[in-house]
Amino acid sequence: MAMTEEEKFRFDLTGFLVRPAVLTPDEIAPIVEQIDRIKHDPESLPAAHRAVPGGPSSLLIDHPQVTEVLHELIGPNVRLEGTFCVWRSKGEWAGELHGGGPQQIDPIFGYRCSNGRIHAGMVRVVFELTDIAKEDGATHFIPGSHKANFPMHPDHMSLEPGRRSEFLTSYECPAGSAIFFTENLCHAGPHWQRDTPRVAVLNAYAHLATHWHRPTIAPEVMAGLPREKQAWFREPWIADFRTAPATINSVERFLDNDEPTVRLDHQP
Ligand SMILES: O=C(O)CCC(=O)C(=O)O
Ligand SMILES: [Fe+2]
Repeated sequence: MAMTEEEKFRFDLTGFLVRPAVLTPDEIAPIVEQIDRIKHDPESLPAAHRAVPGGPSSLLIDHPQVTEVLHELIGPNVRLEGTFCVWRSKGEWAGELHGGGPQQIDPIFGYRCSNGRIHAGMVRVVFELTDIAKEDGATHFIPGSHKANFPMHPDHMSLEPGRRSEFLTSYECPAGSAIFFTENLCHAGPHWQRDTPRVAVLNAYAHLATHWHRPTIAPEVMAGLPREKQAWFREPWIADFRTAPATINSVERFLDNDEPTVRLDHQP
């Protein structure tokens, strides 16, 4: 079940897409429990589970209903290059509106569509692990701003009630939904409004050839992942021309040898 024509139309038009309830309650509960402990009692977890994407949250690395969308938005060769989780209490926030307009984060990570195919450089997937109502304060977007021809206008950049752009919007969805957006869409994580926390995992996916975020996953977390999931963190290259034909950095090749993932031993 790849992206429908309606989903493609919607993502291209607005820059984001909600796939409701891709996770079952049985899948959600252990991840919420893990994030609760990561944030409040990390010592109670084995070292390999003390951060995403380890432990129960590893389910989110390669969820089929997410992977199939990424293959249509980015291409067949995709890496997971950054991930974090939130346990956001009332009043906490991620920050102001950012992104949008012709100045994409960098052209190689930009948003484009040609010959009926989307080529998005970097796509964020938010896994909402609680039910979300529109007024809760989940991720907000200025639809269409990922392909705006003029810089974001200051009149449309406020999150303050009463001063918000008429275009600023968010979503409502059941727990376990996946929200996809191109990083070039103007977006923000505004002040959380609900008494109960927002629990979410935010993954950034990009083309196999590129790398935006410096890898920060702890080696013991990576070591705890099965090889098929480690493949999402393989080194960012396409072809090795020392062989004829060239060696391709495919998942199959990664699984067939014991090559490490991206370097994780560097200092900040
Ligand atoms: O916390 C949020 O809702 C948005 C975070 C954000 O800006 C991002 O993931 O790029
Ligand atoms: Fe952001």
